[in-house]
Order: sequence, then structure tokens, then C-alpha cells
Amino acid sequence: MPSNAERASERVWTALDEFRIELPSWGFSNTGTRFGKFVQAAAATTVEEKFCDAAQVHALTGASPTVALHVLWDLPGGSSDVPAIKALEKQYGVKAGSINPNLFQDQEYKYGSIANPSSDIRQRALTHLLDSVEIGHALGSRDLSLWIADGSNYPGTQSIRNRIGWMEEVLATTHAALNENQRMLVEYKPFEPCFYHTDIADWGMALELARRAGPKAKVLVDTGHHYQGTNIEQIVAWLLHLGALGGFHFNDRKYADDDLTLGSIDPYQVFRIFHEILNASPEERTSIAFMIDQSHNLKGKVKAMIQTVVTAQELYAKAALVDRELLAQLQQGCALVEAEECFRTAFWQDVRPIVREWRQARGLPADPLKALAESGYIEKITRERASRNSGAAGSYA
Ligand code: PSV
Ligand code: MN
Repeated sequence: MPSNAERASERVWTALDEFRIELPSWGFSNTGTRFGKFVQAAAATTVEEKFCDAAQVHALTGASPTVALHVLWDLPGGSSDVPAIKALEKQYGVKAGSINPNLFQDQEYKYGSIANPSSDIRQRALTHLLDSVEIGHALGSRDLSLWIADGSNYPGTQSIRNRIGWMEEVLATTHAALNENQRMLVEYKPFEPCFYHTDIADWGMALELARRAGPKAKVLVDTGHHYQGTNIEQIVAWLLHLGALGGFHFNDRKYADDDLTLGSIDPYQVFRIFHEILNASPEERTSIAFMIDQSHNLKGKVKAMIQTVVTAQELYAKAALVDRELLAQLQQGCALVEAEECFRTAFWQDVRPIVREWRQARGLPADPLKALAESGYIEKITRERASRNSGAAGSYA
């Protein structure tokens, strides 16, 4: 009979073997705050460089074989750019992941995209969504990931009700264009860029819109898109219960949508979310898209991405340590302190030695950040890219 420790370690290895987290292409390029941009000499300025950086993260962590693409940032030519992306997939060994339409940056979208009062502008947004479905189909990508930035800034200036109906129409038409292997993920966010009302502000609105669009539409939870104190793991449990959890955009936050490194502020919250996921069946789990949505303004981008993947793996491993059978008994008996201790003991355990062992057994570097530093990759891309990132300040290596 295996001991408790052996069983726990087996659970961790299985969890690490199944854990995959997608990288955001936009996490490798120069991005900033509303007030300015700190340009980094090593930042990617082409989609090829983004694939190259993502491949480096995957080579060192073994957990990130796909890259999320934002259509207008990565495929400005639309479907005609698909062959170039396929060539990059082959060259770098990482695949295109979720396809993210851009419905937020064009001047036409000042008053909204799919919820804009103008039917011409809604049509323009729909055309972009249908092009994005086509791109996803051509790339064999499963998820069309929608973030709708629509909303208003001043009370009384828009009909909230009319806008619901307009969104329903566009989402239903987009859903009808999906092929049998495609899904639509609907992301929500309470505010920003709009500061009075956002058309898809919370998981209830996202869920209802997804349901009305059709069975291939699911909800996407971005951990940075909640009000302070929201119990995100409860939302996750509900969405799992309803078969409506499509995926995550992981990041951490202290105040709003801060794009801080996953687990840097509240690792216990990520652990609690992963615990809910590990309670789900293996089939349910594999249908959940784990994605990182962080864009670092100050940290070196490749380094920050590796740090994030490693943190995610460690927190997933901790959640796998929970003795779920024992916990269920303790919950049933309302043994409050014992149940909480059973849960917390897993969180407090240092899983780094076990994760290191797993990496070595899988032919990966024991310490991916150290391996990055020793590889010379950052120095190489800094040399190659510096001239295109003129004005870069400081050292981010
Ligand atoms: C919006 O804040 C968001 O979370 C959406 O997922 C976008 O795709 C992403 O950030 C772009 O940075
Ligand atoms: Mn997001």
C-alpha cells in the first residue's frame, strides 16, 4: 500500500503532467500604462520575435506550447497572414492558441463595438469577429476569446437595455459561424476603459450572453477583472457546476486590473481557484483554457513570463497535494479547524523540491529562471532588437 506521502507525490506528478498554460503574444512586446511606456531593448517588435520568445519560455518550462494572438496586433492582414503564422509555428515549435479579436482600438469604436448604437459600426465589429473565426478555423485554434470593451462613461447617455439586445444579435451570429471544434469565450470586466457602465461587467452577464449565443460559448474568468474581495473561486465553482467555464486569464492585482505577476499579491487565492479545478473531472479540467494575461511594463518580459509559469505550476502542485478524500469527510462532519488545516497544510508545503524532481525527470531544467540566465538568450535578443527599440531605458535582463 502506498503511503500518504507517496500518494500525494503521485497526485502532484499527474497534475504537473497535465498542466498547460498559454502565453499572451502581447506579453512580449512594449506596452505601458495610461501615462507612458518604458521601452525595453529586448522587447519583441514582430510576431516572429513573439513566437521566438514564447518558444524560449516553453523550452525551459515544458508547460506553454501555445501563444494567444490578438488579431490586429499579430495578423494585421487578417486571414492572409495565416500562412506566415503557420510557418512560425513550424519554425519555433509553439502553436497559435486562442484568437483574440480587437474591438477596442479603432476610432469607430469610441461609443462601442458590438453594443454601439450604430448598426453600421456593429456590422463592422461583426465582420471582424467573423474574420477572426475564419482565422481560428484556418489555424486549427479552438478558442475565439472575446473581450468587449464597450460601455459608457456618463449616466443616462446610453440605453443599457438596447445594448444588451445588440450584443445578443452579434454574438449569436458569430456563434453560428464557429465550426465543430471551435468555442467562443466571453470575458467580463467591471470597468476600464469605461467608468460608468461596462456592457459585460460580471460573470452573470457573460454567462447569460454565452448561453444565449449557443452551446459552444463559455465564460472566461480574468482574475484581474473583479471588485476587491470578490470570491473568485466561488464563481469558478459555479461555472464548473453549470458546465460554463471556458478558461482563465491569469494575473494578479492589488487595486484594479494591474497585470501584476500571478501569485505575487495573493497566492492563496490562486491555490483556492486551482483546488476547485482539481475537484472537477479530468474531462472538465482538460476543456479549461489556462492562459496568462500579463503585460509587464517594468520586469524583463521573457523572465517575467517564466517566473509566472513556474509560479502557476507550483500553485497547481500545491492544490494537487490536498487530500481531497479526507477533506470531504471533514467537510461532511463540519470539522472546521481540521478541514481548514487539511487545506492549509497543502498550501504551506514547499513543493519546489518535488517540482524540481519532476522537471529533471521530464528532461527540463531544474530551475528555468537560472537556465534562462545561463542560456545567453536575453543578451542575444537585446543585441538583435535594441536598434528597433530606441530609447530603451535601464537594464531589464
Ligand atoms: C482587457 O483588460 C484584457 O484582459 C483582455 O483580455 C485583452 O485581450 C487583454 O487584456 C489585452 O491586454
Ligand atoms: Mn484578459
